[in-house]
Amino acid sequence: MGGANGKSGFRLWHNARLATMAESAGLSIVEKGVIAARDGLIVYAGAEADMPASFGQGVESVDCEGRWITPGLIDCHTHLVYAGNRANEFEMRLAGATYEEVARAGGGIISSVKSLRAASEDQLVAQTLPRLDALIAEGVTTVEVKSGYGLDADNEKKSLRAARRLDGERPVTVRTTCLAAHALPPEAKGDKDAFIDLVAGTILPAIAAEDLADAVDGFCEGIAFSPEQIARVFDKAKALGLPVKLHADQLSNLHGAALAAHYGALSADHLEYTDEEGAAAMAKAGTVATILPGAYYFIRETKKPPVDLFRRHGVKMAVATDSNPGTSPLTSLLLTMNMAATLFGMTVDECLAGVTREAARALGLLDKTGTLEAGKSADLAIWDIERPAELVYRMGFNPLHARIWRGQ
Ligand code: DI6
Ligand code: FE
Repeated sequence: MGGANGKSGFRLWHNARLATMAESAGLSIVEKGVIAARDGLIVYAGAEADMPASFGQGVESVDCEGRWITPGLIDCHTHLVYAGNRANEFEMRLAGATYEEVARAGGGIISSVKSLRAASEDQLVAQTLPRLDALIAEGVTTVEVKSGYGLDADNEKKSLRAARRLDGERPVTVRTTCLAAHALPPEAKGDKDAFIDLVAGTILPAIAAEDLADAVDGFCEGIAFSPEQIARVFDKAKALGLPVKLHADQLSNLHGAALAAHYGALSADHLEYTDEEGAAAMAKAGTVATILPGAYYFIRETKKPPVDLFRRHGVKMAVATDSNPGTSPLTSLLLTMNMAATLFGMTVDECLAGVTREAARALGLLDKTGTLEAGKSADLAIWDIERPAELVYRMGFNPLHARIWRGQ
């Protein structure tokens, strides 16, 4: 960071239009705005005219020439660490097979498990970086990364270690989530309960002992684990002091949203089949609904998540890529916003909040990032646009001018 001026670590971005995302409705727009940061933290974000004079003196100042500044984008649900890809299954599905048929035929998640187990930690990092770079190129400053293709203690640890290494390789904040209860590995020989014993009794404690995960996730679905099995995983996570989140109601309604809410989950994700009871429970618990249009689009789901129910009940909505090799090989958060708007009728304001403020909330990071407010990390995306709607409207076009992570 530039310490050439009198005040070390002090930087200013002026002549900007801000979408601070600070309030719970709208974009909190400031015309003629300025952001001041010191040592990586925002000390002022607001109107140029109102800035305390002391912030502006002798400081390295960037003229934004009227460009828009939003909070750095946050992808709060990814399975970014994996090996190989599943283009072959994509071709099978194009020929008529469904995602569930591919999974039951031994493809699906299990084929990624085989590839990940065969890869070294270094290979995982190397294969993940291009995907991370694609996100970063569009202004992402925080990304969540799940395990779930290891499915035994050593391989879950390997993939979480690879995830933990990403923020040493790139200027980005990484939050890791242990998704050991993702699928049944071949060696479990069909015994889901015994595998859940392994997850709760061995895998989670091993991961907690090395502080490899910031949260615990599960896949509650007919092709994965039952609500009772997920509850055992969540009980262990709670005992270990780890927050939980859940892949819920993606392909059927097993009342995963309500289960997640019951455990005070940070978020419940997917939610295509969630009912009103689930939405009400989430509202009451403050569990964020993470909307994942990439998977909906890619597996040609037809049931849409009940966005209107979430609005009516006041459930906060995040939007994320779900980047993974099977159901959402998507590494564009901008395109994801376009899908959330076009496919689910989310508004521009909801989409932008979904990849900033609400995504931060879904990661338990709202006190640190996700809005442009004093005290938060100076994570900024500076855009060559005339109005914020352009970020949602375009498809396959990247108007990012500059990205600032922790003031740099
Ligand atoms: N739901 C999904 O969409 C991904 N995981 C999950 O629980 C799919 C992951 C994969 O197919 O590899
Ligand atoms: Fe997912």
